[in-house]
Amino acid sequence: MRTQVAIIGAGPSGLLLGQLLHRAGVDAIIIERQSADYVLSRIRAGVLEQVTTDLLDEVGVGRRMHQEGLPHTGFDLLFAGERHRIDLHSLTGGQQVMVYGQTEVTRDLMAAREAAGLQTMYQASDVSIHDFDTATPHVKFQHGGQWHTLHCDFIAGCDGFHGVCRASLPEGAVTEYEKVYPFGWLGLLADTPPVHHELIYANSERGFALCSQRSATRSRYYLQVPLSDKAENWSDEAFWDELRLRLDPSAREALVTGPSLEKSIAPLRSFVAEPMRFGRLFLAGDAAHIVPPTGAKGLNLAATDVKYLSSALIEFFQERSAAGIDHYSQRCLQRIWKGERFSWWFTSLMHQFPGEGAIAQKLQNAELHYLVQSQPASTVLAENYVGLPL
Ligand code: RFL
Ligand code: PHB
Repeated sequence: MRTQVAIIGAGPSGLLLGQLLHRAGVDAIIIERQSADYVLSRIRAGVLEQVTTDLLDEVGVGRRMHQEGLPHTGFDLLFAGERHRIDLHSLTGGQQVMVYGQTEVTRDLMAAREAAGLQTMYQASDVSIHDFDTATPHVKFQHGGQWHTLHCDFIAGCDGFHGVCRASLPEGAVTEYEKVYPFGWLGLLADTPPVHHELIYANSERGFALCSQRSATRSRYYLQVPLSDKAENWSDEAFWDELRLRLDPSAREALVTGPSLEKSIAPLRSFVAEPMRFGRLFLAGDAAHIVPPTGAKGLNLAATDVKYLSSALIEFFQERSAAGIDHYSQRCLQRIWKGERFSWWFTSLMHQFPGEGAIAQKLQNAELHYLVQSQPASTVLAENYVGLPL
């Protein structure tokens, strides 16, 4: 088998890259470890920046997102028992975000790929990458009970944090920067109307809570929990009771509860691997960097990585210029570190950190008051939340 770009991983990074390349006539095959249904069963991101929605439009998969997605022009910050609205629209000169689940983005990208007759090898096992420090890389894997070798010009490592691509780099090839937070997020999805028409980010003495949504009838909630907690030990009742305690009286009143469709705990991490290119291997999305989900940046950073990567590869194939691929890593990292900084800052501001004592809450409240009272401070929050320009 031969292709121009072997893409490892059919998450949002791999699928979007495949679409961007296809539209420029560059051939790619995607190799994915899981089944398509499994990929679609992972409940993850919910908030898309304008640059991400523009990219989905650019590759022709934005129709359902515009029909069913929920444009949000603000969100609420809840602290010291009161809610304060951050008006994204007025603070950023008319920008907004789109609430549309990662599952749906993935579904739309998968459908477009299938409609274009493009090849994705799902349920590939024992994937390994070779000779990416030469001009003739290849990928080996098992599929349908047979071994395959895929020869290619480039390999795109879009295989997430636990993937094979970053792990295949020789020792010392990348520097890894990492911070693991001492808590996780317990998420719950339910077919209940959202508690509020916009998102609520809550700083409570009992821990952070987030009220998000997928549609007018489907809610997504998160609670900060100790890392030692297990999702199966949280009954739905216990979840709703704890959420109520972290909300303000009017939200508590409005909260509609119901049986959970999904409940899981995600750890929180800040992570960057530098550089993101090694010879003819490029890392993109969660394979290269992780942010804690508080700032809703993970999927958005993944989307901009693959935009830069597709431009670089298209330039290589169409103009025989290596300028784009040479600058890929540096170009991405400038943007990534800003996303890392924002996500770390917003996480630090909104969560309870074990062992920090009562002064930490006082300092957080002072900063939150300042944030909502000062227009320049609110503007800094708003412009990072809607996403910095490409
Ligand atoms: P993914 O989605 O992990 O996809 C990687 C794919 O690679 C496959 N794979 C392999 N395939 C072949 N061979 C191997 N050896 C392989 N190893 C792995 C995997 O099966 C998988 O299909 O990475 P990608 O594409 O880079 O996308 C990144 C995003 O998924 C991630 O950044 C976001 O979900 C983060 N995130 C959020 N991002 C946002 O922008 N806005 C949000 O509101 C938001 N909320 C969240 C989030 C992540 C969360 N969790 C669970 C970590 C909320 C949560 C709770
Ligand atoms: C979500 O809806 O899953 C979501 C929304 C906002 C975040 C993180 C996750 O900051």
